[in-house]
Amino acid sequence: MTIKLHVFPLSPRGFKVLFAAHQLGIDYEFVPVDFSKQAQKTPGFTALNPNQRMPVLEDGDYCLWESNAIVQYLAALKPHSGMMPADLKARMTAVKWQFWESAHWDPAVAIYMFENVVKKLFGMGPPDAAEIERGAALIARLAPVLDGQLAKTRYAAGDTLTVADISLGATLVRGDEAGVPLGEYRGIQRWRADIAALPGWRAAVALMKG
Ligand SMILES: N[C@@H](CCC(=O)N[C@@H](CS)C(=O)NCC(=O)O)C(=O)O
Repeated sequence: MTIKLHVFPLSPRGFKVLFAAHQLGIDYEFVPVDFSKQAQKTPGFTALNPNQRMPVLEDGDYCLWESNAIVQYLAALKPHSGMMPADLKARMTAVKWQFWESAHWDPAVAIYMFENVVKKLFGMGPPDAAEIERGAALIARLAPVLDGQLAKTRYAAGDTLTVADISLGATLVRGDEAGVPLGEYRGIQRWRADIAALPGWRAAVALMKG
């Protein structure tokens, strides 16, 4: 049975699972979640995810929400990809960065996404300067942590590509448009260019653009 991915493709969290599926070479059925029609609030979608948020994965009668769990699930289907390393310490290092992404990095980037992209997309008024200031303070604290790691290793969890890079990289798919202030972080810039050259990234970007 083909895996279904329920995604609003313009969202970095939706893009994340598409990027994972393409990079891993997993066949899937793309099920668009149309936010403009509030598709995430329908009873059918709520039955899949009571949070009324995408992305959601369905694999037969198994249903999974939370984008990083979905990325791990997809990577586990392709153990030879090494994206979820077999070695415990290497695997937990990748998982650590995914938790960090979920708890700290994503909420900081999301401020810029909401203020500079989502508001424009849905006609919600101008960006809130206080929110941008809050985002800048968070990025100033967080970016040196990721940048410091990327000064030492090619990818976030070491010298091979892992689920950590999928999760962290996806947050920045609209980073320039959102105005996330990362210009001074050379490690992040170098890594971001590497990630954006991956075939899975390119395929998912093509889908995002429709
Ligand atoms: N932690 C969740 C966050 C998912 C999430 O917040 N999705 C947003 C879009 S980026 C959503 O579906 N929002 C719909 C709504 O708020 O109505 C994940 O990573 O999957």
